[in-house]
Order: sequence, then structure tokens, then C-alpha cells
Amino acid sequence: MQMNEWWRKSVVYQIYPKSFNDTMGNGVGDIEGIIQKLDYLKDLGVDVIWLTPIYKSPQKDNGYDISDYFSIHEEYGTMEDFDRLLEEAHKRDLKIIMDIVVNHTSTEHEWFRESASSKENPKRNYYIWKDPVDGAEPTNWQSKFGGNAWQYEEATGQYYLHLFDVTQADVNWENAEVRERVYDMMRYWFDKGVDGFRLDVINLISKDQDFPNDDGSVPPGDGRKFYTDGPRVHEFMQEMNREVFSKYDVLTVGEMSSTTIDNCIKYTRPDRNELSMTFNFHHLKVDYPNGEKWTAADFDFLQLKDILSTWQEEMHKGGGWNALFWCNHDQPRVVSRFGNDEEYHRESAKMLATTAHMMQGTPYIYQGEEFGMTDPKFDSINEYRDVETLNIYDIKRREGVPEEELMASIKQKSRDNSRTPVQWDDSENAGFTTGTPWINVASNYKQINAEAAVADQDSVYYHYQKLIRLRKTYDIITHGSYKLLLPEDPQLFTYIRETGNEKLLVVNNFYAEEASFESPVDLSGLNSEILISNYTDSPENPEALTLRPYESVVYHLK
Ligand code: TEU
Repeated sequence: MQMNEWWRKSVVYQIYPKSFNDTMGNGVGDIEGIIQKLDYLKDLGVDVIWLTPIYKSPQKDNGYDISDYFSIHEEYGTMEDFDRLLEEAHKRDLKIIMDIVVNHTSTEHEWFRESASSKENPKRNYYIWKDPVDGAEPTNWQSKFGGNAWQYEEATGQYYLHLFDVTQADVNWENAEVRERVYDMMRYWFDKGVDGFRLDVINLISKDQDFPNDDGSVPPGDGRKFYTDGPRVHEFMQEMNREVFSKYDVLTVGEMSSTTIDNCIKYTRPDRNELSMTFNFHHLKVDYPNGEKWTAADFDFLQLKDILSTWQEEMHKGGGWNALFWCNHDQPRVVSRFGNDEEYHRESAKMLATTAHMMQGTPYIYQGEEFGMTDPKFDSINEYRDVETLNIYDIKRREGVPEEELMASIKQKSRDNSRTPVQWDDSENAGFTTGTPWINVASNYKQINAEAAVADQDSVYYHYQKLIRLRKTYDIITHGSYKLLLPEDPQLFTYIRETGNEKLLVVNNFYAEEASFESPVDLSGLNSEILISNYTDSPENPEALTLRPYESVVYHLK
């Protein structure tokens, strides 16, 4: 494995611009607001900033519905603002990666407007159009945002495919001309100096060209098996790398919906020349009973540590590379989901940070995670903005799901849980805007905000800062092997990293109850040093421990 790429030791900070920092007073975050926080990010110690889409967009899916890849959405600012952000970030030795959405475009993109205008239009085959079958949708595939994945257009009497919202039309990757247009656009941003891409649902771009119905014999029966990690996906990744990525020193991270370990090893093994690393989401479905997202449920702890550990062990063995993350703009806040956002807020947020950051891969910190932002727990559907949440609400209410049951699942699972404005300080609107925020600020902003965290040496913020520094200091975090210990323990998530005669023992109590730990590996004769703990007085010798609520300790042993 080539281990010298810079991104293997980097930590990435994800910014959702709409909710980050508003300097125009229109209630929406903007590029100038990001520039004003670059020193805050530099002090945290991150190396790379990932911007979710800032291109021109109708904002039906907050920018993941792009109508022009070569201009900046006006609410965020201008291209000159972006150029200034890039310059100011690079001055601080901060890299910027952009979010690129090429599985679909907005139906307001000029390509789609031309494609939809007539069957003879030269751009007709830029998208996926099919005739009705028996007077109905061509297949029974389901949109990820609810409902059938095909939309009928009267003008030409055909359906177009949309795996997401009806305003997000899937692009036809079988068309070589389309691929060339996409590569031209990628080169444009790399030639400006952008340091990489996060590629949105990139493993969905190759569809089974027979477009078969899903008979449901292989769950979940929504058609995803006919386009997930599809027939030509690796061919397309290798072409994209050959035509574009290979010509720049960039980080490329693929968002892989419903993927497999084998495919992620193929996407990221250096000799295959595809991507640097991948996000997978299996560990973030352990509170989906029977795979159903929209049912409120506790998470399955044993499944959580089994999935994370299997991915660690198999990707290490296979030469792949993981993006490590607990949350992003699509997921609930991790301290509310897997920790304790009340009595043990600080201890559990630090424990979760340590659990992820001591693993092998490139860690991603989602805006506000670094000081323990929580879910907002909105009670009324009127406070939600997310197209997926609102679509699901309408569909489930029409199906007769009781309002109280439905709102319980939305409160726990909605993507808006991570999209409330960053809580900068205890002033009005948490210092996010002088206007009316596009979505309400969480009510706990006076207690949980960046300013208070930076002023408190024992805050979650400084725990993240220290974890980031440890990654720069100890090669074992980057290169060491991974092995889960005590897999059946109902409270402890404990693993060991090894390289040569050096070990990292990571012991995490995931619950408020005390837990006993007896080391299952022989540690005798090894010198032990605590690298980080979320308590000030954890025992120096790890051989036998009584762990306090959410206690998390990393021992360096040689
Ligand atoms: O997300 C795709 C994705 O897999 C999740 O949105 C998931 O499908 C959804 O939450 C259903 O549970 C990417 C972006 O991160 C997301 O914000 C976009 O909405 C989506 O693609 C479409 O571009």
C-alpha cells in the first residue's frame, strides 16, 4: 500500500454552508462567513475543509440539486468570494474539497431542459428516459425520498428516472459525451486550485441497462440492487481517475450508498487507481429496525461495534481506506444518537470522538460536532425543512401512520437534526445570523456553543484538538492493525491497534453504568502511558479497570 499520500494523516472538517455562518443577514450561511471562521478551524487543527454544494441551485435539496456547475449559488456569494476563500484557506495551509453531484442534476439544469424538450433533442440521452410499461412507470424502483423513482413527462410521453427527489433527474452515464462534460467540469474546479472532491452517491451512476422490476426476493426490494455498485461503476471510476484525478494531487472520497466491503476495497486500493477513500453507512443503520429508517428505535450496540470492527479489519487486510465519521448533514447528531446529550453530555461526546479518531482511516468532523452540538428535538413538522423529511411525512400520513408515532421517528431520524445553525455563542440566534435563520436554532445554544467551549480547557473542543494532534504524532494510528476485544461485552467498545511491539489499547464505556474491564491480551512487561482520557484520573495500568460513566481511555503500550 502506498502510504505517503497526505490525506492518510489528514482530518477533514465538513461545512454545510447554509447553516454555518451568515454575514449578509439573510438567515442563510455564506462564503464570507466561512472565511471569518478559518482561524477557528486552524486552531482546532483540521487540515481539510469539505464544502457541501455551493453551486447555483433551486435549493430543493439544499444544493444537491445543481442547475449550474460553473457558478456559485447567489445566497452564498460570488465566484470572487469563493476564490478569496480558497486563497485565505491556502494561506493557512488549509485545503478545500468540494462536493460534486454527478449522479443527477436539478431539472432546472439547461441539460435537462433541452433533454426534456423533445425526443430528438441532441441532449435527450443525457438523462434516463423510458416508455410507460402497461400504462405505468417503467419499473417498480423506489426513490430514496419516498414514492416511485420515475416521473412522467406529458410533452414527450416518457418517464425520467430520479433516485432522489423528482427535481433531481439521474444522468445517463452510459453516454460518453456526458462523461466528457463531467470531466471538463471537474478539471475546471481542480484548475482553480480545489484540493479534492467528495463525490455524492457516486456508486449509483451505473444502472443495469435492462431496467428490470425488483421482485423483492432479495430485500429491500426497492430496486437498489440494479444500480448500487452497478455493472460499469469501477470502469467509470477508473476512467474518471485516468482522465482527471491522476493529473492532480487531490483527495477524492466517494459517498457509497448501501455498498459492500469488497467494493470499497476495490474503490480505494491504490493499485486500482479509482478513489482515495470511501464513506459507507452500515454503522449508521443500527437504529433502523428491519432496515426501516422511519421507526423510532434504540441502537443495537453489539451490531455497531461489530460493523465498525469488521470494516476496520477487512479494509486494513484488503488495502482499502475508510473515511471515519459519526455524522454529517444527513445524519442525526452523534451525541444525541449514540451518546448522552443530557447528564453525561461532555463525557459521552468525548468518548465517541475517541472511539472514531483512534481507528484507521481519515476522520471527518461535522460542523458543531467538535463542541458537542445536539439534535434540536423539534416537536412540530412545521419546524422541519428537509425535502426527505417532508416527503416522508406526507407519504406516511397518507398511509395513516399516527402523527405522534411519525413525529417520534422524525424527531430521532430527520436530516434536519444536523442542519440547525452552528451555535457560535450565547447571543441571539447563537451568533449565526442577525436575520431570521432559515431553520430554527436549537434551544440549548446558550449552554452549548463554540465560544463557551473555546473558553473551557475541559471542553469537548479541546478533546477533539488533542485527538487531531495525536494523529500527527503517533504513526500507529495511521498504519497499525485493528482488532476488536471483548466483542460480546454489552457496554464496552474496546479495541487494540498494533504495529511491531507497539500497541494502542482503546477502552470505551458506551453507557452511564460502571463497567469492569479485564484485559484479554497479555500486557505484562509493557510500559503504559495514557495518551488521552475523558476523565482526569484514569488509572495508569490498564490490566484491570472499573470504568465510570462513558469513561474512555487510550493507552500507549511499548
Ligand atoms: O445522500 C444520499 C444518501 O444516501 C442519503 O441522503 C440517504 O439516501 C437519505 O438520507 C435517505 O435515508 C447524498 C447527500 O448527502 C444528500 O444530502 C442528498 O440529499 C442526496 O445524496 C441526493 O443528492
